[in-house]
Amino acid sequence: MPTITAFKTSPDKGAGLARDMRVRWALEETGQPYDVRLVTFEEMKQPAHLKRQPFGQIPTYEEGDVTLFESGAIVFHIAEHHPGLLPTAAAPRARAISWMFAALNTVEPPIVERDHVKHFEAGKSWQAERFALVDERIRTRLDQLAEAFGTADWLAGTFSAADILMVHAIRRLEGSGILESYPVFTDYIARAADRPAYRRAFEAQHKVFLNASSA
Ligand code: GTB
Repeated sequence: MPTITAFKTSPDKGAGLARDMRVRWALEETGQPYDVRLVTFEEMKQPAHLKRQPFGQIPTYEEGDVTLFESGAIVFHIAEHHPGLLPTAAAPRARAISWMFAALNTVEPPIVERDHVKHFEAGKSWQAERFALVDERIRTRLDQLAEAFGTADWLAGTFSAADILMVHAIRRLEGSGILESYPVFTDYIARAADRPAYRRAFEAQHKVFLNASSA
């Protein structure tokens, strides 16, 4: 059974925004039981965790002699080893993998940048200008994504690992006012959040927050 790592105390207060959520969701979609090692911010910077994750972050994935880091690599590993997360035919599979990379490399970076502006540039004289620039970049990406998405339910035709990564990436915009102006994406997230596997993953990470706050 794999063991993954997650925040002992997640800054998102159990909202499912930390990246262990992607890994939990992929494991739930493929029916894989898993253990969770909860780590504090301090533990994440200690040698034992740095051996698993050189940058001192979560999530990680350990199973037998396999130790993985980077949520995209972990989700891809799960999708490669268990049916249900990638098409089996070569061409649609390769296309779905392109969408996985697009979520991580093209759509997610300005969204993460926005969080940095919000948290690390708070109070700076340039914050409002930076928000405007980054928000514009995000809207450009969302416009392009909406165009490519069209009226489809899922990125690669049927539900795939690409949707896990894309939905999770754009969920980080919730409450920003940006996402809310794209019904195509709020509907996409609602469709994803309605999946039993998503709900199980969400509840599992939320329980960590509930347990920590009642301790
Ligand atoms: N590229 C890596 C991956 O995809 O695995 C990035 C991993 C990463 O950013 N991990 C974060 C982390 O460990 C947690 S998920 N941070 C601690 C550190 O760097 O010291 C990112 C995250 C954190 C918090 C929220 N939130 O509060 O809403 C959302 C997302």
